[in-house]
Amino acid sequence: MQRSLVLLKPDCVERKLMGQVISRFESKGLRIVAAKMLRVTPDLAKKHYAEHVEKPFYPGLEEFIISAPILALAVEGLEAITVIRNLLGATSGLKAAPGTIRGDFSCSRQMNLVHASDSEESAARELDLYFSPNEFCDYTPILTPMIQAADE
Ligand code: FUP
Repeated sequence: MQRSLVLLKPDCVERKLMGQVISRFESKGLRIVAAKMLRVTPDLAKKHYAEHVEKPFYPGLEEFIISAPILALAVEGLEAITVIRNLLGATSGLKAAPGTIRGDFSCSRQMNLVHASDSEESAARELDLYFSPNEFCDYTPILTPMIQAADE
């Protein structure tokens, strides 16, 4: 079982696509175990995008990510990190395949609607940036036996 940090970015909030995006995760069989709406500060943006801070596109990326509220989610499921990245599609909405979230709703590299952790190490670091341990709600959905086999 894995947990991933998912951010519904300012474009997703402003375009009122949060419900549709969350539906994709829920329909897939993933479960939300933490949720928080917040405004990213420049300081948090620099921590979140630490690997990109020195890149030429970073100032525009920071301006975008602080421009409106976001919804931070912790999403759990079997192989959740890869499963979620596949649901999102390629980073740029211009290249993401139809049927993926970005492929269906985004036509931009920057305004790509959703962030999701790309590895277990990133997930641990990013979840810690947005949530404290007592904000996770552990539960086993009643329908779990209809979503995955006991030995999966
Ligand atoms: P991803 O892992 O899919 O979120 O993508 P990256 O870590 O490569 O990029 C982080 C964010 O920077 C993405 F949301 C898109 C944005 N970005 C730009 O705005 N311009 C670029 O040239 C590259 C990435």
